[in-house]
Amino acid sequence: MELKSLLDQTIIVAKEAGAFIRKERQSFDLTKVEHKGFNDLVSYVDKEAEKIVVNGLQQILPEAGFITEEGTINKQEDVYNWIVDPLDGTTNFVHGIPVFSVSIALMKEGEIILGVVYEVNNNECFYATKDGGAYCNDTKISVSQAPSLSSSLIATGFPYYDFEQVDQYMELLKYFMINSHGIRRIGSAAVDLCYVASGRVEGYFEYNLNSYDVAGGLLIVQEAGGKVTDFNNGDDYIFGRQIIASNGNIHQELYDQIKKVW
Ligand code: 2AM
Ligand code: CA
Ligand code: CA
Repeated sequence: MELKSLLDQTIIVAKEAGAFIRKERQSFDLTKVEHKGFNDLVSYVDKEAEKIVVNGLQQILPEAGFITEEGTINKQEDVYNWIVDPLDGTTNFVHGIPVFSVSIALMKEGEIILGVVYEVNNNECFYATKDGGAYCNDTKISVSQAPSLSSSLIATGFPYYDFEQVDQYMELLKYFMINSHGIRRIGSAAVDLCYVASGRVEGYFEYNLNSYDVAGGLLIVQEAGGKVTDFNNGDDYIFGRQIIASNGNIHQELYDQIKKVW
């Protein structure tokens, strides 16, 4: 199937799940939260949203497998695999902070060829296809032209369950706090990546993320002219649990600081 047609249908699926999440939020309260592990929150909304996404995607491309956060399906294939986070930003969702997203990527033989991130409450749908550019709704987006860290805003995610490297992380925060326009903790890795892609922030770094947290946003950053690496300046950022994304101009500065402490 043609990539453009796959994209259009994936966007419809992401928005359908987003509409469900938005509706459920209206009657949501903290008693409906379950704990998957320490600080790891999940609810029926995550699981139901995943079913909506998986059902929709199965109809679009029946031969594709899946990697999903909630594991409602367990089937990987050789050529095509969807990587799905049905609700990225669950902690925000359960506390009523209105920043969360539906994140979907399509991988072909290990390479991401399509990414869609739907930021539910802003009604902003970010998307990209391989070599097709990056968009927010129907407008082409590109990364910020800021030349250096000193003129940049940096997004990150705080550690929340594995605190072994928290001292190194705090050193980085201190450095970026002093040497940039500031730091933002948005709460959805997928949204962080889209904000790099659309030039709202210049850089983003986080560790201990899973493939489904970042897969949907990676290609959007790259197609918007940005750069993505792992903490070693390599390309193990889908499954490698470490990510640096930037407008390109400030990548070396981010990497140099991370390398110093990591
Ligand atoms: P999630 O909402 O799908 O869990 C924010 O730092 C990123 O980390 C989000 O993409 C979030 O994805 C992920 N994350 C996973 N577990 C988390 C937790 N317990 N607290 C905060 N973020 C978590
Ligand atoms: Ca999730
Ligand atoms: Ca996630």
